[in-house]
Amino acid sequence: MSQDIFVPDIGDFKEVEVIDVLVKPGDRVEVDTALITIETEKATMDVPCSAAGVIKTLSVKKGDKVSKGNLILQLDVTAAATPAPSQAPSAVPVQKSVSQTTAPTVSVSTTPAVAPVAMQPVSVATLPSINEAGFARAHASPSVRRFARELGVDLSRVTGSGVKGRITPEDVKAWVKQVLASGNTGAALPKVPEVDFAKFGSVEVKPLGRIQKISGARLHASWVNVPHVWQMDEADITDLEAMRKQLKSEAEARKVKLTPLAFVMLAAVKALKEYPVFNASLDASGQNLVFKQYINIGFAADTPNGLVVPVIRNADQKSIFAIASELATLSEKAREGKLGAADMQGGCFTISSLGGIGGTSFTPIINAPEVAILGVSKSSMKPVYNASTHGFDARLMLPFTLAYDHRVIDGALGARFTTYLAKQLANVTGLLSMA
Ligand code: CAO
Repeated sequence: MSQDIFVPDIGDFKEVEVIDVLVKPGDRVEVDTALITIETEKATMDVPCSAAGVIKTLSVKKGDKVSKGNLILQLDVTAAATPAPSQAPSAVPVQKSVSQTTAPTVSVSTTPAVAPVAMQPVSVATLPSINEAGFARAHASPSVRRFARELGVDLSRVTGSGVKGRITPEDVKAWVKQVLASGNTGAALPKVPEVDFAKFGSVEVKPLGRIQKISGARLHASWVNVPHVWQMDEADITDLEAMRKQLKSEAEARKVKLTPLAFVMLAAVKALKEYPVFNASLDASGQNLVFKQYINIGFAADTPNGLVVPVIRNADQKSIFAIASELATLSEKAREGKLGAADMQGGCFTISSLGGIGGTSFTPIINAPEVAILGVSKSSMKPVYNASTHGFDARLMLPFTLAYDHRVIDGALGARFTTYLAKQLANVTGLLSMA
């Protein structure tokens, strides 16, 4: 027995384009199986089947224009077929934005467990990012792909329940519900508005470089995942500077340039030994601290290609000259784009020095999963009150900022660390005696 399946009531729309045909002759379909996707100027809709059976003939193809009542296909309805529902199903719009204020049609279920979720603003950024290669390989129709893109769903993660594992709109919705219900989505992030800059004048678009893309993603991850606190302080490096000048000829003989950064690195080593929690990381569960028994210090290096962080390994076992020499070698390699992966791995704590450039302070972003970073700014002569003479002395002061992960380090400890660090920098003889 045959049954004709027609285009149902699609509202006021007439001559609507078929943008996808989801079935073919010979396919077994059930009630509600999506047959074709049509597109109006307002929405894309999947037209479901009103009966079950095996498709005998198809009367539409991609690109056709259809209206209510047009024949879609002829179905061989078996005696055992599911009876047609009392009401013909209407087309299911699938392309509405989830941020629309009207109840979004992505909330397919009316069960209480899901309904509240459907009303929340669902940000694309809250779902796992799309694996483009996997997405391209996924077995899904163009309309389902478009639907998945709208929601930010990575189709490679969705299991298809359709013919030959084809992913249906229902599968996409079910996956979104499952992810939202699991609570692994993080907070929804508001989106930055998109601006068509070309409307206001001529523009030139240049893609971000490879390093910028990698470091940008890591910085963003740290920014959104790690609760940062920034503790500012300054160190009196008048004596340190005098010592640096004193050591200049020895440094030249060793063919190294001794900048303040090498001294800061030594002071950081001392502070990390004194406060080992700054040399720790949270494990993946976030429930345990991993204390490292080694001290590898990374330093931010500005290169023509972007920001990189080479690592000086076992800095606690190196002299000031060895550190200065490694700083120079790694900086040069970084600028020439010759750093290997190993040069940038294993860091425990990072120092970002803008002292050679300028500025009075800045707030660096932690190089997670490290728990702290030190930002060093340019030293300058300042009047410092002397309690013994009740006067002011001209001292060379080095401003610095410690950013730390507040999940691991409390404010008091942060201030103790910076105070200790400043003390080490002020006592250059003690600092050098350890190296
Ligand atoms: N105060 C005053 N002068 C300083 C200083 C400080 N804190 N730090 C360095 N200087 C001086 C140096 O002594 C040197 O002067 P001379 O040439 O007269 O001796 C000059 O500034 C340049 O130093 P440098 O930058 O070449 O060397 P460095 O060891 O201080 O730094 C490196 C090396 C690789 C860290 C640096 O070149 C660099 O790339 N900095 C940028 C890091 C960055 O981009 N951070 C931001 C990341 S976002 O958090």
